[in-house]
Amino acid sequence: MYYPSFNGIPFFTNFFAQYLTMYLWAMLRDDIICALSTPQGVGALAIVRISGANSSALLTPYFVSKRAKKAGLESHRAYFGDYSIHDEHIDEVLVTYFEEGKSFTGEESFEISCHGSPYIIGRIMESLLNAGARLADPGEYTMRAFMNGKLDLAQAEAVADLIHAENKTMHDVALRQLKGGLSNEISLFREDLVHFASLIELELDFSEEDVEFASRAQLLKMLHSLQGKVGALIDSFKYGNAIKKGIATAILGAPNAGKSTLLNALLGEDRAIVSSIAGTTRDTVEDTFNYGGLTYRLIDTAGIRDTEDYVEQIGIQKAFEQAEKADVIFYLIDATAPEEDLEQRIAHLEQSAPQAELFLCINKSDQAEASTILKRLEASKRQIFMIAAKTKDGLADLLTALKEATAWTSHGASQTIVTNARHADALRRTSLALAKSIEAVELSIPGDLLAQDLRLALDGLGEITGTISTDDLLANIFSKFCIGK
Ligand SMILES: Nc1nc2c(ncn2[C@@H]2O[C@H](COP(=O)(O)OP(=O)(O)OP(=O)(O)O)[C@@H](O)[C@H]2O)c(=O)[nH]1
Ligand SMILES: [Mg+2]
Repeated sequence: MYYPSFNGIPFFTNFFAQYLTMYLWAMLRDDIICALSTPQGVGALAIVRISGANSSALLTPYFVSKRAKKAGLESHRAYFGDYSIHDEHIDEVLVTYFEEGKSFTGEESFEISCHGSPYIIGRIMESLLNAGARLADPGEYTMRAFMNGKLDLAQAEAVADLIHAENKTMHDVALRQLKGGLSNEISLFREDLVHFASLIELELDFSEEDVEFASRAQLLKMLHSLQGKVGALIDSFKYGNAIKKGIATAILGAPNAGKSTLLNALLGEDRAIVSSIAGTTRDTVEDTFNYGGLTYRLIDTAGIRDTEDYVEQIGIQKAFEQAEKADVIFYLIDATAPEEDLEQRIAHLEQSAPQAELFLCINKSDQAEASTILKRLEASKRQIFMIAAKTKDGLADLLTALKEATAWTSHGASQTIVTNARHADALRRTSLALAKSIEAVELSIPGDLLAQDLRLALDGLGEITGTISTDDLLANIFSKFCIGK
C-alpha cells in the first residue's frame, strides 16, 4: 500500500488517494491490540495497554469498578476495581480510560495497572486475547498514532529516541523533536515550496498562453534561502549522530602503553584484558560511558608496532581505521618506554585522521619522569596530559578537556538537530533537487522540468514527516520500537 501525497497541490487524484487510504485504514482499525508496556518479569506494578475501536466492550466482562458503574467512563480518569475472569478474582487494578480522539493512538484506549506478577500479567493478557484482542506488533501504538494523525513520522521516531536516550543531550533533542521542533521547520520549508510549485503547475495548465504566475526572481530567492536552511540541517547531522551514537573516542598508542588500563579506568570496570605482555589487545574493544551529559564511545585498540604476526597486523589496521573515523583520539605514550619514532607517528596520525581532536597523553607518569618526552613533543603544539591510568591520576583533567573539546555537540541546544540517518538522507536528496531547481530557474529551463525538480524537493521533505511513506518504510521504522509502545 502507498500512502501518497501530492504535495498539497489539490488534484482530484490527491483527494481520491487520500480517501482510499483513509478507507483502508478505517478497515484495519477494526482490530483491538493489547500488550504489556512495562518490562517483562517481576515488578511492583505492570501496565497492560489496550487500543482499538470499542475496546471498552472487550474489557467489560472482566473489569468491575463501582465508580465507573455509577458515573460511567470519563476520559483521562483512573478507575479502581476488580479484574476477574469467569468469577475468578485475578487482581485489584487501576484502569485509565482514554476516549477515542483523545488518546495517544487516537483510538479508544485503556491502560490497566496491575501488580507486576508474571502470573497476573499472563492471565490478564490471555483474557484479552480470548476476548478478541490481538498482540500488538512492535511500535504499533505509535504507528496507529501516526496513521490517525496524532503524530507525524518524525515525531513518531522521536518517541523511540526518547525511550532510548542515554544522555541528557539526546533526551533534550528527542523531546524537542517529539514536540514538533523538526516537523515545524520542515512544514515551513514545504509551505514555501508548495506555494511556488502550485503556481508553476498552474502555468503548465496555461502553457499555450505563455503566462508566468510565479515570479522567477522571488522563486530563486526562496530556493537559495531554503537551500541554506536545508544545508544547515544536513550539517547538524554530524552533531546529531555523535550525540545519538556516542562521540567516537579512540585510544591509540604503542603496545603496553596502558590503553586498555585507561579504557577500564574511564568505564569503571574491567572491560578489556590488561597485562604486561605487549600485544595483549588484538581486536578493538568498545563501550560507552556518560560524562557531562554526553555519551562517549570509547574504543580500545591494538598497540601499533611493526609485527610479523598476521592477526596482530589486522588489529593494527583496525586501529588506524578507528582513528580515521574518530571524533577524538587519545594517543598514549608510555613514560617508561617512549617510541623512538614518536614524532613521526604523531605526524602520521595528524595526517590520516585530520577530523579528530588529538590528545597526547603521557601515561605511567607515576613511574617515570617525562621531561625528555615533553621536549620532544614541543613541536606538536598540542596540549599534553600527564596521566597514570592505573592510579587514575590526571584523568579528571583529561575528562574536563574532553568535554570542552566536544562542546560542539551542544551546538544545537537552541537549534534543531537531525539525529536520524533517514532524515539526513531525505534532506540530502532535497538539497540535490533544490540545486537542480535553482539551475533550472537560472537557465530558464521549461516549466515542466522545473516542476519535476520542485516535486522531488517536496518529496524529500515529505518523507521526513511521513506525508509520503510506504508500507515498507513504516514497517522498517516501527519494527525497531518496543512492543507496547
Ligand atoms: N605503573 C603504571 N602501570 C601502568 C599504568 N597503566 C598501565 N600500566 C601497566 O602497563 C601494562 C600494560 O597495560 P595495558 O593496559 O594492557 O596496555 P595496552 O596499551 O592495552 O597494551 P596492548 O594491549 O598490548 O597494546 C600493565 O601491566 C598495566 O598494569 C600506569 O598508569 N602506571
Ligand atoms: Mg590493550
